[in-house]
Amino acid sequence: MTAGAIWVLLTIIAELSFTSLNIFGDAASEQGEFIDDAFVLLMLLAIPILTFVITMIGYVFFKFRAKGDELEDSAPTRTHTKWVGFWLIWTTVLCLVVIVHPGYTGLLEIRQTSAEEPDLTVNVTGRRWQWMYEYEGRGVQLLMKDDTLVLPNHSLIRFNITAEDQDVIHSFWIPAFRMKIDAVPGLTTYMDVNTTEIGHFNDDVNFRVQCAELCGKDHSLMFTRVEVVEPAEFEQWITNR
Ligand SMILES: [Cu+2]
Repeated sequence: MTAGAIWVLLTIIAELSFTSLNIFGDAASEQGEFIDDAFVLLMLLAIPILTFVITMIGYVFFKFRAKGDELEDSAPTRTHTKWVGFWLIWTTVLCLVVIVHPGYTGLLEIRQTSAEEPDLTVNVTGRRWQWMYEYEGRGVQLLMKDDTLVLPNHSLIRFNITAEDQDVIHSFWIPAFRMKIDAVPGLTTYMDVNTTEIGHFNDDVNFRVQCAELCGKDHSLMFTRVEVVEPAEFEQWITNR
């Protein structure tokens, strides 16, 4: 009874603390908002489990501690069928629910633009240890490690991603968009992003491309600064390149 009350109290405190935090800032893409929603839902579901485990550890620690000189073991407990059944059923149901939502429904959400014509296509190639970009049909390439990847706001951007032959696997990740996909030699993967916020790496380090697959010595330096600007400014940038 006491343990139950502590569990409920801890859960309420933890859920309220979590919902009042904005750990990663706001996402800068529509897909990022879906992913943040999924993350928040999974956290809200996970918190009661965490507080339950903490409460039970604390409860048995105090309840069953040795008192005085009584040091012998109590009678062994083999199993508790009701508890085992209860635990198996609700954890199985919870797993199945999150596979469907936000798992499968989330995948549909971030893939819903795949049949649309993008406003901009960027072909991305990874190599140890830098990213290279080609703005398809716009005559612009970014081949230097210090180049900034400039993107238009309020646009559907499709990244076609691969890695050079004879290279290793990399992973193309833009934290501000919450999107990431592997860059594999001999294979082209893609990632769609609907940009929703202007931003620059200098103000928010989430505006960067970062390799997210350990690929050797300079893996941590395999990043590109990202800047999202208004479409008119983007067109001007393209013209001036
Ligand atoms: Cu890498």
